[in-house]
Amino acid sequence: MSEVLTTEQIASYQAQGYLLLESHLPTEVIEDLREDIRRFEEESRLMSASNERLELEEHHSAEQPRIRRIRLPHTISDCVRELMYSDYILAPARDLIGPDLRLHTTKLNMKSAENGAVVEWHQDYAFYPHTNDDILAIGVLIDDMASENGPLMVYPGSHKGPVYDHHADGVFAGAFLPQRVGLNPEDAVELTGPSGSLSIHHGRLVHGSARNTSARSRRVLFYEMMAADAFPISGSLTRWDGIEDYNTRMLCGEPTISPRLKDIPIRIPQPQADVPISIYEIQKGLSKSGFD
Ligand SMILES: O=C(O)CCC(=O)C(=O)O
Repeated sequence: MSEVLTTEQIASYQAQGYLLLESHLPTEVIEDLREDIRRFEEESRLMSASNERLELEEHHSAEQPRIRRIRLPHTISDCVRELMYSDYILAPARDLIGPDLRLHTTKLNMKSAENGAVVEWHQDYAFYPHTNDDILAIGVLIDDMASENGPLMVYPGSHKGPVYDHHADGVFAGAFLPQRVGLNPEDAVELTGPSGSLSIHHGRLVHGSARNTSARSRRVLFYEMMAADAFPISGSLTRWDGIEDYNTRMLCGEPTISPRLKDIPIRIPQPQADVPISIYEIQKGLSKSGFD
């Protein structure tokens, strides 16, 4: 029995690799998130370089703060943390990948108006291969997401295809050009919707997003999680500080020390470029943008 998703939604996720749950969250939750973001923007006015909490855009200034990403927001924002453990987030995830869930990471990607950075095409699984692919990312749309402000874009069904080569010049670049691997740009779909909606995408789904050229921001809070029996393959970019620490990342259900194996064409994201661990920096290794 599912908790919140219909049989059709579950079948659609399995076939296409993504779902959009329109207006899933109450307005108060979104308002609390926006309030916390304002707090981080104030904090960033005193910063001239990124730190472990806030990653800055190139044109950031004290007068016009521009944050590219809030890192691990569940560790520094009560409302992000409370939402993470709520059924708003966990019930749809349980319907898709089972009752025992472990957090991989959280991030709040902020595409500021007329500036917000591209996220090149990639598969999350290329960054963090695991023993099975019951892995997904839930995106909380904090602003209305429309064509003009850099929505998340996906290639439907691509989670059933290969794990593509995300290397450039022998170094992991965390991205690839869809045209080079035979994906037709016309097949890409924009996940647009009003604030308070959730996007859900499978860990192997090819996705990315264009620059925000509009006059308004596009902020999405991502919760990335996996079935508790998906264990990172050595060389994965998953943080691993031992089993005790790993078990602190349980979101619900029971942990296990018995990984479930699935026959997936795994590639290891190594060697890594000598850049800070940030998707934006890693993807600079790609010689051409997939969004030009
Ligand atoms: O913010 C986006 O549009 C995409 C985010 C993403 O895919 C990532 O950060 O891995």
